[in-house]
Amino acid sequence: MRAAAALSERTFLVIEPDGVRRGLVGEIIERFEQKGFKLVAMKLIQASEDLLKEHYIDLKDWPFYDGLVQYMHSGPIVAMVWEGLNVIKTGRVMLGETNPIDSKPGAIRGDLCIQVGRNIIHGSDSVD
Ligand code: DAT
Ligand code: MG
Repeated sequence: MRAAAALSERTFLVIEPDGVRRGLVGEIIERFEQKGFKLVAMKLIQASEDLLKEHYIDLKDWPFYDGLVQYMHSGPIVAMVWEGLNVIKTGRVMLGETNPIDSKPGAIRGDLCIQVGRNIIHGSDSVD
């Protein structure tokens, strides 16, 4: 039961405006494809401020909340659903730490960015 659930586990990933602007969409998708995960949905969208405020509601008391919403609203983003065994946890490892300064080379944030407020990709951290 648990194994079956994990096999079909899905995660929500978003390539942020900086990742799109910097031309890193292909690089990021390639890493997940090469790892063995399956892309099951993908859409290039311009997210509304209301949608972003709701998406980041857990962070509303942090001083960077308004800036985060503005940044995510500043250009198109690539919203994706990826599927596979333990994709939530493994995906977070592939992303690296929230702050690129703590991300080791090899991770997406470790290899491709330097600033926490421009960390190019967002990923779910749980089934919820
Ligand atoms: P993660 O993106 O690793 O899940 P999070 O959910 O805690 O991390 O934060 C969401 C985003 O908020 C993160 O990708 C960038 C921004 N953020 C987090 N901490 C920040 C900080 N100290 N300064 C500026 N932006 C921050
Ligand atoms: Mg998060």
